[in-house]
Amino acid sequence: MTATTDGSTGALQPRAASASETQHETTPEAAGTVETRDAATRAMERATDFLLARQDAQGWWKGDLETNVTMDAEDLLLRQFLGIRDEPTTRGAAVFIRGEQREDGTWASFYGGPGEISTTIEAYVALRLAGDAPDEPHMAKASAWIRERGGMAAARVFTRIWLALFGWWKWDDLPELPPELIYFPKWMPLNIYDFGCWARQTIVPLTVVSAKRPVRPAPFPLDELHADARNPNPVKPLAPVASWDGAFQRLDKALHQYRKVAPRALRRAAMNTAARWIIERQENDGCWGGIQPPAVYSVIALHLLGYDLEHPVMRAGLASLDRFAVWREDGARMIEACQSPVWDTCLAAIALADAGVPADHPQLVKAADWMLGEEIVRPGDWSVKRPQLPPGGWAFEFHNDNYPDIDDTAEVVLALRRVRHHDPDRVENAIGRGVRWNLGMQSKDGGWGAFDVDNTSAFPNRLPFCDFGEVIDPPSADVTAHVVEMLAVEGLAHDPRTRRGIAWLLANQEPNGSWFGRWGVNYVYGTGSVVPALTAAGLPGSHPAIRRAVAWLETVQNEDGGWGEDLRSYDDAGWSGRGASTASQTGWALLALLAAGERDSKAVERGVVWLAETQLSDGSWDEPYFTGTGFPWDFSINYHLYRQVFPLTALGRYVHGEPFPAAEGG
Ligand code: R19
Repeated sequence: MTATTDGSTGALQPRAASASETQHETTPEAAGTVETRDAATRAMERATDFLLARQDAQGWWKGDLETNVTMDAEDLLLRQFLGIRDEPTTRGAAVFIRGEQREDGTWASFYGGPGEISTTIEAYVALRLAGDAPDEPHMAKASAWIRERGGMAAARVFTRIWLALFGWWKWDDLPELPPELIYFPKWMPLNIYDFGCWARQTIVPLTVVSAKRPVRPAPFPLDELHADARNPNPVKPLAPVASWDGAFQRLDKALHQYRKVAPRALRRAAMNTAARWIIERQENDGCWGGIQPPAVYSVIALHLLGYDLEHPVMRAGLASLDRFAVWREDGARMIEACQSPVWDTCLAAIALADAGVPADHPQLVKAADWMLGEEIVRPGDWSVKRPQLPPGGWAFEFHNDNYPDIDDTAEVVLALRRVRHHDPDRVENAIGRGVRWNLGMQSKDGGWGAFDVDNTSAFPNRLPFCDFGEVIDPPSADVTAHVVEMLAVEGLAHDPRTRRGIAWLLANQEPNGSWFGRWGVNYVYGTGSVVPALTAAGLPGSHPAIRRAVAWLETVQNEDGGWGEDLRSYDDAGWSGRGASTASQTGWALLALLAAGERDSKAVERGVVWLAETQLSDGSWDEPYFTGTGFPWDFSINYHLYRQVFPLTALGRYVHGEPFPAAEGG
């Protein structure tokens, strides 16, 4: 995909230097600099125009949030379960799912990734719902591959739950998730607030589903997905009693026994409490937490508790599910796992401001107005750990008042600070509340997680139920860096809480000089987040930690001048910093190098040239590779605006020499 220049971009056509360019100081070593700055300036201007043209009339930006076909398959299975699956929806989903199948018959969880068994099973079942026959070549290829890998028995728990809903898998062969969990007090291990908020919102409705064990008539048999149809669930040996895994496997066996004797009244009361918990958390638009999976399971759970489809909660919930669908021109219907307007808008505003769009430009003011209106002014689940902390954060999505996150809040503050607004007091007050909220959400080790304080319990990950993705939300380098950068820009570089954040970052540098990327792929994202934060907070570019980061970035720069990092880096350290060059990852590497004072280096020049040469004629970049992370390795995201905002921010800082506004570190 690394689209090399065709004549059409014209980005690097040599031309005579203009008078203004000759004013740049150039040293003999940096001989290419004038031409490079010229190319960078033109690329920056075109990228600016592209982004400005894509703002919504209400002031926000939102790129598609592309993930994988389990979203689409589960959406169809939900509709089948509720008896509301219709022809146009099914057809659109099937067009999308068929288009994502690869040569070997499999589906992956990210572009270019290996075939993934749970994804392939769910996609296959969805296509069967859409009417594709098991003996059609594309289907036969998929089912043969699934059987070779162990069949449905080898799928994750979520996939087997979907199969159990139609009797294709036995409920008894799934881990127990008792609804009585909702009664665990806050001090008890495995209480729902020990789980990351996304897992909590999913697990509460699933306790109801798991207690009810519903089975709808299967529309067709699915024996072709068993490795051995006579023995669908081959016995696996238990781990040793004295190991954590062994202990939790035996706990699960005990829970299967408990299910048979659980007091009926207690179960019923627990399920009603769960229903209340769910309904209290439904957002104004009918969704839950702005993300698709909790909405799907909440609708099923409430339905099982007797809410019919006409109940206002259910109508709103079902209507919200439709809003996760993106219809494409080819008739394909793609489901977004969630939507990213706040995140995209603050990143776009930062990019535009750093590229030199004036602080009082009407489009920046409009973006600020929209962000100001998105501030969350009421308590949420985060208040359980911080009951005294006043609200004041931002969430990632359009509708998610219960789960503002620390990452969005930091970036929104950084964006608002760049805008000259006609009501400066309003902006100042909103920034003040955001800063105070983020400071109040610092974890006790000095770092910041994404949604909660001290969400670090080791127990949730041990549950046999939790075999997919992250289920806790501990501090990460990328989020901590964004907060530190924001605090530094707000003049708090010397505040003891900022200093503890800096100490956390320095203590969590990898031996090779990089930082781990929790919410972006991967070490290039972590490093691209941390270095600008450390220098904003006053660390000199000569600091040994920063020198080691620069050295690492230089060693992983690609031959073509760009940077890229394959998702396999989450699975195999050998892939750290390695992969085909992409626009967003090149942007991140450049942000780190520029912050470290490397503007005149060969590495920066080659990176900038790569961006200029691969820019398309409309000012955008192509980026099939997934550079966003939902859960390391298990769930990856292609944020369609990442390819635009990060290169633009990097080009702007390269051309203008400084992030705006300059942080008062030191
Ligand atoms: C930085 C800003 N971030 C801090 C916010 C990023 C939001 C990412 C999108 C989240 O979308 C989700 C969330 C959860 C799931 C799940 C899921 C997996 C395991 C369990 Br248990 C429960 C749910 C599946 O898909 C998801 C998508 C960028």
